Amino acid sequence: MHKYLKEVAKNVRYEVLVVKREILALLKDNKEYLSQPSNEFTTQGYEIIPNFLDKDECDRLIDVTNRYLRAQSYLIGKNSYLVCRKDIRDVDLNVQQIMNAQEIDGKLSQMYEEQIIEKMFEERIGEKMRLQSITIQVDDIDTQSKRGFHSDGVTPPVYKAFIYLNDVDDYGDGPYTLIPGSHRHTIRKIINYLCVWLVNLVFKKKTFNRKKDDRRLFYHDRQSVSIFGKAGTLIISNQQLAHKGWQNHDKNKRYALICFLIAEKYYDGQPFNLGRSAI
Ligand SMILES: O=C(O)CCC(=O)C(=O)O
Ligand SMILES: [Fe+2]
Repeated sequence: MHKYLKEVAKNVRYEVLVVKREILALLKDNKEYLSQPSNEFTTQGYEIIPNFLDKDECDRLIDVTNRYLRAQSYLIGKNSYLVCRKDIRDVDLNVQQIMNAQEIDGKLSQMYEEQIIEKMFEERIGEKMRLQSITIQVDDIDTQSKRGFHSDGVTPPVYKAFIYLNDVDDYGDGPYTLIPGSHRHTIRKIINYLCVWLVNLVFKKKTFNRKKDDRRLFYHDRQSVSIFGKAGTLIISNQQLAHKGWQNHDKNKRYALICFLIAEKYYDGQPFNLGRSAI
């Protein structure tokens, strides 16, 4: 019994440390958001820019993508690889993503070099940004395993540019969905983290996945905005927004370029390797 209590105390100490670190990181990020210039992007956390790519280019990229899709994750080139989400996670099981897609296609490589995406963010955030990777995500129809409202981790703050490659006209096309302004909801984020921590502790992490939907409290579909747009629509987004892909994705496969960005001051020069453990 004594040994058991000691073990429990050790676990609690560890968890408290983790949560403390997370809360400090949240506060740090929040301070950064509040010091940004005030505009639509920094207050709402997202902005929509139609017609960023033309339809022919979108169709071409879908063709390129289809050539690389397989049933399992695999290495494509030196830094490019396909991640089938089912190989690493228990959510979004029908999602596949080509990472570092700028290495498999000349036009994407040009987009990577041109710094147009970086500039879009820089104009709004007011600091130098770094495009880490261009990825191509394919969301097949899924009404069972979609991840709920979450944010994409804390410190350094992550930004993404989503470019729809096919028309997303309907909920059944799986629109990117978000709660406007929620990147600045510090107290709500902290309460959500504490809730995740408590449930983890009580259920010994067996029944609750920390990474699954860490913004479940306070947010409801009623408050959310689902972003519809024709092929070529660009959405720039702060990934500390509570966000998700729509859960009743039952009509068409969705193809999207997803670009990952961080502030230049946080860039460590390491190759982008998210999900590489799947290989
Ligand atoms: O696929 C989507 O619409 C959202 C996916 C997501 O959560 C992300 O890219 O961070
Ligand atoms: Fe996300």
